[in-house]
Amino acid sequence: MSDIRTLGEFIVEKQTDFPHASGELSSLLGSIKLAAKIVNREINKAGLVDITGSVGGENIQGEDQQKLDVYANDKFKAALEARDQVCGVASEEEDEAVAFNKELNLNAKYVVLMDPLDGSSNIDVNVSVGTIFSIYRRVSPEGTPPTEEDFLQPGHRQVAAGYIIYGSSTMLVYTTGNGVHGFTYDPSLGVFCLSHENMQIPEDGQIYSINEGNYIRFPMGVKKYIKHCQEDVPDDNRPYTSRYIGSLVADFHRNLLKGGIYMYPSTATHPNGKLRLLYECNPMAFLIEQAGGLASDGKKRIMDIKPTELHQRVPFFVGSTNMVHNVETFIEEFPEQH
Ligand code: P6P
Repeated sequence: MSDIRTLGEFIVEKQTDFPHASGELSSLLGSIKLAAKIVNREINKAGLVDITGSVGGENIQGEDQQKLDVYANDKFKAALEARDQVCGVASEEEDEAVAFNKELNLNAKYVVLMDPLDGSSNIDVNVSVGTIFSIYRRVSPEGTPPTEEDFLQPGHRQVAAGYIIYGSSTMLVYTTGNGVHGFTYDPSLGVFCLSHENMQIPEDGQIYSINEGNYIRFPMGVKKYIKHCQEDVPDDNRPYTSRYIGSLVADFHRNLLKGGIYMYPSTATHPNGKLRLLYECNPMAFLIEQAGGLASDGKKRIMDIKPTELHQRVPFFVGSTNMVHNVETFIEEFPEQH
């Protein structure tokens, strides 16, 4: 037992690495940990109780809101509101940002942006799904409700980011700007145990993740990169393999461990890409840069983009440094749109 380092212990141990460590961010991460355990419990029995399927609503994506989407959103919101570190949240499941107006929240320092259950359409077919979160210090004065400006900060101002992957095992992976650390949930103990300290993505990789069903309307540079992966081989032992789960957190997590690139470029149905800048791309970009990789929109660093809208979409290329640089080179060399 002595060599088990729990998430709670690790956060406290590392909080001295965090400038102006006040313990509040540690407590905030603790509330995310609690909500993750609650959501994990429901996901693991989704097939047994009537909690899958649609609630009949639609989220900002125009996607049917799955019951677990709504459940996860409610649980993370409640956990964040219950303590005094967060003054408001923005969520894929909420059209507008939600201001917490209890007295204890008005003086809080942080805002949280989240995709409470990304890839939820995969739940009914038992494929891994995930929660993605992004944390900023507010820029509006404490003691007042949060403003839109608090949520529309560029990604390089994040103070923490992470995801929970509800897969063959449940893991929480996070960064506060001092490396990326992964914790595996032990349900028999009810704790997240440190399993992957200081995660680093290989500089190069052989896995490319993209929905090739959208190929016809990919930008020419992306088409050329895919052809490079398929054809520019010295001999018949193809160096690349295509792996696409259709769940960002699952594809990202595999590529983080093994090396690879995930791409969601502009397509016919999504001219600005499908993924959301604030609560999908920015947190994943923070994590990948902390793990030694890159995240761009095909031309510029994701975390340098100044957001203009809460749910804005961007083209997204994230993963091993050499692979992201390579696809950016093809995009620059072949700027045609299709
Ligand atoms: P497509 C899930 O809806 C999601 O946001 C990501 O998790 C996933 O990578 C992507 O969309 C899948 O989109 O168009 O390939 O089904």
